[in-house]
Formats: sequence, structure tokens, C-alpha cells
Amino acid sequence: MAETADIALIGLAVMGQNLILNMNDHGFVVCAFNRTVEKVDAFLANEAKGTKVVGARSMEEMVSKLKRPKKVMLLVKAGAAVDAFIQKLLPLLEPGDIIIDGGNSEYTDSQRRSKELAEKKILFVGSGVSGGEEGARYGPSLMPGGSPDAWPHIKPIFQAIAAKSDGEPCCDWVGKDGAGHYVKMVHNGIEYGDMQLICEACHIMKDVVGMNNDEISEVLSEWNKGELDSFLIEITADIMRYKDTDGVHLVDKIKDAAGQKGTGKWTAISALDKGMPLTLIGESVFARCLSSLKDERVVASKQLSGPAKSAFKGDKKQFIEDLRLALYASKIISYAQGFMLMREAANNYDWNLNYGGIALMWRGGCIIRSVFLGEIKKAFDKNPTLANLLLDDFFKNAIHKCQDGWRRVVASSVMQGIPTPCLSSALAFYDGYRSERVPANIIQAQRDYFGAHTYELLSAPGKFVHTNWTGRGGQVSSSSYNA
Ligand code: NBP
Repeated sequence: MAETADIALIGLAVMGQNLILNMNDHGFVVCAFNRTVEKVDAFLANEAKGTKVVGARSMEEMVSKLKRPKKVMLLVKAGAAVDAFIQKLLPLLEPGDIIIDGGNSEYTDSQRRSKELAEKKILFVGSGVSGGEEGARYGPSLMPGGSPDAWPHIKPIFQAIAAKSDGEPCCDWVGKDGAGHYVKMVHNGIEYGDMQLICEACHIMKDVVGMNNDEISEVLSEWNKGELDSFLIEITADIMRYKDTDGVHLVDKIKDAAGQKGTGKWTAISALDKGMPLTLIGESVFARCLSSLKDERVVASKQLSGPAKSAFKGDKKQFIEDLRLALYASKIISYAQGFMLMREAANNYDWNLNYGGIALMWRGGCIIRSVFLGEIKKAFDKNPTLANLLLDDFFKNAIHKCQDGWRRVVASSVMQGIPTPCLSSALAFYDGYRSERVPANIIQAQRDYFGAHTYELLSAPGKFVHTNWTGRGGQVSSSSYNA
């Protein structure tokens, strides 16, 4: 059989089909395959009709159509399906051939697969793919990591099909083993945070200021012309004004119980594992959990009271501007936390992450794409070893400019009984991060008091001592370590 295809793609659901058509548009010959083989025929007869896409009715046929080194990309359900396909591919591939997993896999799975496949001399790439259906078709954000030897072979395809930002592809090599999927995971965590922040802003406009959906939509559209210019603000403006066939706003008919597929939770778990205060993303995951306790909330709403409702009395225009500043400041905190987590992961796993490059990869194509990411790229381009985004002049000045309005919004929401887990936890993080002294000395004293866990004196760094606080305890202390 003629080896004519540049790459094979397994998985003909929404992502796979659209990526194939995108590759085809850029001149690559793709061989399509799917577990349910009938979908190959249907794809060739419909969406891929008239293209250079070829199909295969077995994995053997698929591999036989590939040029060397053979490149096979999987766009299937994450987890066992990926492992199953890898096992089936192994007897068909030779050393130097490449397997790419483009699904939303856990980075720990990609670390394991990288290692296992390296032992068999197969080059493995775990690539984050973001942008949904439209991104896959016309330019996704791609975050490939794994075996660096694979990159020169897949780079022309990946960078051709990726979204472009100022002419540069939103795709570059992220790092070894699970780095690509890790960065994609953090991207999704940030996406959870951005979405929750926008929801909180809408809630405040509705229940503190008393605005209707069309007015909220107008404010969001206005915000989308400035610092907050982003895909998520843009689509939320559309959502808020969208009317169902009966003329009623569709958003008000949707059950207020948010779903989740795990990537936000994985980000929060990784942050806890690494001891990083990823408070905003953590709160955004918990906010979804709380939302899905709908039945309990309905019962509680009839029994637990809050402050009496009062009509908004302040300067509406000023308050909306405060809200914009609160959203912007909280977003800065969320991204600062996300980059703190990636820096810690890079230290843990010996990844050499290019933070400016990551900001560029997220600048276009993906769900969190925004003008703001251009500023993050500039900050890391200026100082690649920047310890924290908040210490960059641009972001420092932005937060300083925002903080009065931010505090007013959080205070008003608290007084009105409107939950703002992300806006307020971001402010708490900011106030904690900028504090030279926090009350953790009291925690250390408490731990030593009840469990002889010892504490470190400011005057003797590195020396851990125990005090017999009550006079009843002994002199023996617990050992000092951090879990
Ligand atoms: P799905 O996540 O719905 O997966 C569908 C594909 O997985 C089909 O090809 C299906 O084959 C195959 N599959 C399943 Br389901 N179980 C399988 C199994 N046990 N063994 C072998 N194949 C199996 O498709 P998608 O939404 O296109 O997403 C593909 C990947 O990309 C996922 O990992 C997803 O998380 C990720 N992703 C999705 C988006 C998005 O916006 N949808 C964005 C970014 C990343 P069949 O046809 O035979 O059932």
C-alpha cells in the first residue's frame, strides 16, 4: 500500500473530525480511523467529501498508509481508551514512530505513557488541545509535551493548524513527559476561575444593582472593548441577551447546577499536593459543587435568612466601574496563582517551562483567549525569571488602580448577602500575599501547645524548638516536617 499520509487520526467525534479537516486545509494528508469503523465511511462520504483525507477500516490498514516516521494522533475519550489504542498500536509501529494523545488526559497518565513508550523506543506526545469545535476546525491552541525528539516531526503540522496571535502560532513545545497536559490542565483551571468570576459579576449586577439581562449584556459588551476583552466575556454578553422562541431569556430557564469534567478539580488537587495557594480556582470548583446541591439549597433557602433586600442606592455608573475593576484585579490574581502553580510543578518535575510562550499559546484559539494574555507574555518576555506576575510593574500598577473599587464591591456584596467566592478569595489572597506578617505564628504556637510540633523563632532561623506551654507536658517534641 502506498505510504501517502502525513499523519493518522483516531477518533472521529467533534474534535477529531475538525482537526482532520483543519490539517487537510493546510495541505496535510490525513488518514482517519475510528473504533466504530462505520463512522470512517460516514465521515469520508460527508464532512470529508472532496478533500484529500483517506480512511482506514483497520489499524493495520491505517498504519500501512503512513509515511515514516509514522505519526498517529488520538482524539478519543481520556483514560482507558487511550491505553487500549496504544496497546493495539505498539505491534504495528517501529522505533522512532510517534503516538500523540490530544485528548484531555491527566498529566500523570502522560508521564506514565511517556516513560513506558520510551522503553519501547516509541516517541510519545501528550498534547493539550483547546478551543472546542470551532478551534479544532479553524485554529486551536495546542500545548504539546513529551518526547522532545518527536517535536521536529510534528512541529510543521501543529504550528500550521494552530491559531495565530500577531502572526505567531499559539503552539510551541511545552516540555518533557506530562508538561503539555499539565499546562492544559492549568489552562482549564483558569477557565473555571474566569467563568465563575463572570458569573459573580452578573449576579452582583442583577441582585445588588437590580439590572435586567439586557442591561447586563450591554455592560459585558462594553467591558469587552477594554482590558477585559476576552472570548468568555464576549460569549457571556451573547448568552445574557439570547431569547428563546417564546421571547424569554433562555439563560433564566437553565437549571443553576454546574457540571464539571474534572480538569478544574485536578488543578486544585495538584495545587494542594504542591502546597500552592491556588485559592481562586479552588473556590471556582467548590462553587460548582455548591451549585449542584440544588435540592439542599432549595430547602435551606426557606430556612436560613440573610440580610433584608434593599434597593441599590449608590452611584450605579461608579459601582459598575468598581465591578469591572474588581473583575480585572481578581483575574490578575487567578493568573498569578496559575503561573505560581506551573512554576512549582516545573521545579518538581524538572520541566523548563517558557512562561511567556505559554501565555502566547493561550493568547489565541483557546477558551481563555484574551487581550490580557498579551500583557502576561510581555511581562515574562521582559523578565523570564519573574517570581510572581503581581511583581511585574504593569500588573502591580493595575492592581493598585483596581483595589479601592474591588474592596467596595466585595464589601457591598457581603452586606447584601450575595456570594462572591472568587472575587473575595482573590482579595483575601492579595491581602495575604502583600503582608509581611500573617498570624501563622499563632498556628505554630497552637500546634506546639497541643502536639509538641515545635516552632521556629524569628531570632533563630532554621532552629525548631518546643515550649512546655502548660507546665504539665514533657520536653519531648514531635519531628518537624511539612506534608
Ligand atoms: P469524545 O470525548 O466524546 O470521544 C469520542 C471518541 O472516543 C470516539 O471516537 C469514540 O469511539 C471514542 N471512544 C470512546 Br467514547 N470510548 C472508547 C473506548 N473505550 N475505546 C476506544 N474508543 C473509544 O470526543 P471529543 O469531544 O471529540 O473529545 C476527544 C478528546 O478531546 C477527549 O479526550 C476530550 O476530553 C478532548 N477535548 C474535547 C474538547 C471538546 O470541546 N469537545 C476540547 C478539548 C479537548 P466510537 O465512535 O467508537 O464511540
